[in-house]
Amino acid sequence: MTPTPVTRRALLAATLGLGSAAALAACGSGSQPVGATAIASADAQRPRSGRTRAYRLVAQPAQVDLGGRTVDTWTYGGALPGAMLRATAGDRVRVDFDNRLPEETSVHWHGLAIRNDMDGVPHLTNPPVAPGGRFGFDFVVPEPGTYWFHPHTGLQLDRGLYAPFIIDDPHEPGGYDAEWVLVLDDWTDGVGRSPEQVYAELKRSGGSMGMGSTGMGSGMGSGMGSGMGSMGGGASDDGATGMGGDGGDVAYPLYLVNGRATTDPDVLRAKPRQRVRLRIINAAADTIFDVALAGHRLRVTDTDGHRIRPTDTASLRLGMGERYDAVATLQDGVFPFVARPYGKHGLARALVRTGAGTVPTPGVVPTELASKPLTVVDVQAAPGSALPPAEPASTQDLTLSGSMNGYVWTINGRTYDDTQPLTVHPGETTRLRIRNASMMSHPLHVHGHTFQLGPAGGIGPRKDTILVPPMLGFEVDLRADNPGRWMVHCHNAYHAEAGMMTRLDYLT
Ligand SMILES: [Cu+2]
Repeated sequence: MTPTPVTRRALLAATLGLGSAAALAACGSGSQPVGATAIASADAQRPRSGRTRAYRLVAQPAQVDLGGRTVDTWTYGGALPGAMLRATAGDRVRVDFDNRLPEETSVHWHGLAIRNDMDGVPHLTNPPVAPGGRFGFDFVVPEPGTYWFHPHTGLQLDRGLYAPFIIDDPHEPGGYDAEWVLVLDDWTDGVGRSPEQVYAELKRSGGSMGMGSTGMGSGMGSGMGSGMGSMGGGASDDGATGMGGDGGDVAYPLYLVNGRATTDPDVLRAKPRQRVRLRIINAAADTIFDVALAGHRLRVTDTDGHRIRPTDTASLRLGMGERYDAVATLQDGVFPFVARPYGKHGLARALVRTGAGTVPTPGVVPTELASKPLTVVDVQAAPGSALPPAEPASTQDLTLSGSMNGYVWTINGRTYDDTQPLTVHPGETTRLRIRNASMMSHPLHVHGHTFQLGPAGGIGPRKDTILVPPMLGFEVDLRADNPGRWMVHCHNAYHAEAGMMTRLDYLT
């Protein structure tokens, strides 16, 4: 997902600290890109706890056991997922990062609205970290919630380079007895093809590999029609066949929960009747998951670090990069927590054990997954968690599309190296008209911000990553309160690599 600094213009602009396209667009007053002063003064507004948490983070090749199968891959600290980072809202976090990989890398703090010059996007916010190189991250974490981190370089995310980042709420209202983090992933490295081989094959075949579908079907480029603005969407759920679906481009040999395949899953222990908070993170590169805890209903409480009105469901759907938190009151026995890849074959699971009982066979699919999964359109912002009401100062289009000519994915008809960034002025609210003009789902992610589904101040949930079903769209409002130049991109690692990225640039 590295922005490609191929043009001399981009390189020059980066050297000067200017956005390339923004610099070209700077033809009138009020249209200069913001600089380091604006970033620093916005950062000074962040509430601070006075505490500092210091961490060391090492990216390194390692052998990991995926549950009966040992593979060579790249990891944070030799573990899969990497060790969790944790802080409380308002803390200053220092991470001494050490790159022991044979390639350049980067670390992006997914979902955290931190200062722009710590966002970890190479060639945009930070220099890439060379092999053997180091970087000292130093930022204040503003808001509680479930976050994670991963490289923003090429396809490295589709190796083992990911870990949770939990920001605690100093006024935690949860009242739960235990907390489990559940990280979902699709896995090929060291088992099947490497991510780079997968990408080369997608490029060569124009996307027709894996499940036999690129998802770039007949509707492409034909506009949104009545789907635009619909909030009642949700992908049609015919994914059971795995053929011709909109779920993804790549069939993976393994799907994982907490780095383990179904053959030897992670076991989570608690006592019957305890209330457990689940923090679910989809860290996959190309796989949407539907999840459920067998024998239980889930009370969904947060998404992407923001509270929602507690909503009960049997199952829920997470696009890549999305997080949902849910509370379950546990029964007595052994229960699989199952993540089923949408539109693909296979399963991932962990086991919840609160007492005696037989372990269900690895392939068992909980009946909870037969119901329609909860998605973003089924939840509302909790009181107090909406954006401030505001009339948008601008409306900007974000059209997600692809080309069957090769394997090319675009935003507003352009790949990243040719992009025309979205622009905002500090303090204003902008409305993004997101439309998916392709036959595949795309999880759209905005760095450094959350947006609200529907109008600012309304009832829609706040998100930093939204799964946009095929041929549908969402209108979201974004408040420009974190100056800088930010990535906006599809969180399918292969789509991003194939160009499906743009920027949000602040102008003065
Ligand atoms: Cu995509």
